[in-house]
Amino acid sequence: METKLKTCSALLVLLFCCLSGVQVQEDSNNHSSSAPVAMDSVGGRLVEDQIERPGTETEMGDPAAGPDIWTEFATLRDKVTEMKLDLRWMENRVTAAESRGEELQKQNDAQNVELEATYLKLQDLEHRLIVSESQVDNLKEELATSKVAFSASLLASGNGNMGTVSGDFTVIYENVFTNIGNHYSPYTGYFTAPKKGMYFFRFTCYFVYEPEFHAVHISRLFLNDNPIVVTGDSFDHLKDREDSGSNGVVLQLEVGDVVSIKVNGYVWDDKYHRTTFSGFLLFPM
Ligand SMILES: [Ca+2]
Repeated sequence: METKLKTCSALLVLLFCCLSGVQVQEDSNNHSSSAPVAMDSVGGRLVEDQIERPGTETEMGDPAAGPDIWTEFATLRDKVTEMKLDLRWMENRVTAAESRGEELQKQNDAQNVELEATYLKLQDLEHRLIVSESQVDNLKEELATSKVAFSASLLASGNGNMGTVSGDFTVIYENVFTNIGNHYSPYTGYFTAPKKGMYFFRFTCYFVYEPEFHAVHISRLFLNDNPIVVTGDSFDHLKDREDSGSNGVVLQLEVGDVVSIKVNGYVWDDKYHRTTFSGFLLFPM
């Protein structure tokens, strides 16, 4: 389109030049026609007869006399008309293109607004995703540290009584069945709470009478230094030589609380694992 406009401009310039040329030629002819008058006034008819008048055969297209100015003028006029039509056609196209451009600009603006909104939503989703990933990591860590369970029996091998007659004896359960998290120590007999939460504990003691031992045996579950629940046995006669006692409790523990079993007397164990201590975390708090 820009090329066409340039072409039209060039043609218009050419037309102007041609018209200027025509004007100059007409002025020259007019000057020539006026010359005989002057010459007539000063020089007589001989000069006048040698000058041709406008509208004579020479001006109307005598090939021997030069180009037909009126024919050229008509041709140029037709070209001007044609160029006007082309110009109007181009103007219409430019107007249509401008209208289409405005419409496209509106669509582009609307898409930019939509794109900006989408970008903001994406940023929000990205932020929420980062938060969710952090929460998932925390939950994984929480779940990993929430796996707390242990179970152990008194003797790893052999059989026999363990205890003392001089007071509470902390029972050390040597044979470990399970110890998830390693929060029960088979060297001290203590379970140490790794986190705050609700815990369940159960202990079973097997009592076997022997003449040199006490006739009364008491086992208690301690939370730190405090007895919580108890079980025990006594011997009234020789026919009652063996008994088993157990107890259980749910406790809310803080981090670092210690749970253990203490016996005043003796407890028995053998390959059947009759004396046990177990516990696990119900849920953290
Ligand atoms: Ca008994």
